[in-house]
Amino acid sequence: MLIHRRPNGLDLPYSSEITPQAVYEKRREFIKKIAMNATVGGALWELANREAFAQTPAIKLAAKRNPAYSALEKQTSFKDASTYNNYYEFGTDKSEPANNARTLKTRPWTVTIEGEVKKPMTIDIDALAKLAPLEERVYRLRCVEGWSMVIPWVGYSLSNLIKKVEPSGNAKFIEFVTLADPKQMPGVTSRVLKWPYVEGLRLDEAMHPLTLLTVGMYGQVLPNQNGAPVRVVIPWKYGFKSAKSIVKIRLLKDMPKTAWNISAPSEYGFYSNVNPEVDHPRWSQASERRIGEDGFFQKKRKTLMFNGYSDVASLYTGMDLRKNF
Ligand SMILES: Nc1nc2c(c(=O)[nH]1)N[C@H]1C(S)=C(S)[C@@H](COP(=O)(O)O)O[C@H]1N2
Ligand SMILES: [Mo]
Repeated sequence: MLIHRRPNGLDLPYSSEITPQAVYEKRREFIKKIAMNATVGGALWELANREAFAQTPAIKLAAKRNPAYSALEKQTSFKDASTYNNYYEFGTDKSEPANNARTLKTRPWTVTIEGEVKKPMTIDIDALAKLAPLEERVYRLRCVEGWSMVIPWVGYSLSNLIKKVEPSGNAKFIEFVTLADPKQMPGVTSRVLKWPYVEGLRLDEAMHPLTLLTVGMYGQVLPNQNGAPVRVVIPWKYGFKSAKSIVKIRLLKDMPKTAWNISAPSEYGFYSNVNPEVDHPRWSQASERRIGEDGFFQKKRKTLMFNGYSDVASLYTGMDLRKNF
């Protein structure tokens, strides 16, 4: 089912119906700037200046739907997906990132890819976004806490980037290092996690076509609270594996130490594949609440093995997924 769309094709953020005067002024100033910088051109220059938008509609990002990798379920509303977030750098309440992440500066932004590679590089976000054709992929996202959403992401398979840097024979794992800037992120002064937030995958998991290097959602650039300007989305794993606002990607010989695993190793394993048969020590993982379906009499949904992405099973043949949780 299609979510409700405005005539201009944008799903407007929740607060944009009424334009406060200050935002209106800023927008006018911004539009003037665009006019003066017409030579710089196009959506990418707009991206660079999106602070100026504050609460105004985000920038459109064209991408062709990849039906082979898209769930046909009802999508979560943009409002829910952009206001109910886990992004601890901006606070631990679900509603905090939407407000606090406004100050995240997503331009200029570079991503460094290094480690066990023949061709390490540091690449500007706008070049990174153009490294391969952008696709829209509607993925289920299952948080380890027991809720889920269905989100149309925009990006391309991470494998495109990994191939570019030519992994050496020693590369067995990949590590995603995310931004940890106390000047922009009020949460990193807290000790809930060890910063920066780091996640990782085995290299074959990272090379799986489902693993998405993500720059947008709902046909627009990622809202800051969803991990702008670039994150990964690994739909068969619990949501915390899908690291936001990545600044560094390292290819490694050994399994990296990851933020949630460091904080509670008995609760959050390195693999963290969605698995209804392996409970979290403090709660069942057999079912989930779909955000947006929260009526009092609403039944919970059954959680599916690998979140329903059964293709990935072959990555784990011969492995005990209870031990390697
Ligand atoms: N840097 C960073 N990435 C993060 C997190 C975080 O706190 N910091 N939270 C994770 C968790 S627990 C989930 S469920 C997803 C949520 O993504 P969403 O807010 O876009 O739905 O982001 C993951 N990526
Ligand atoms: Mo999560």
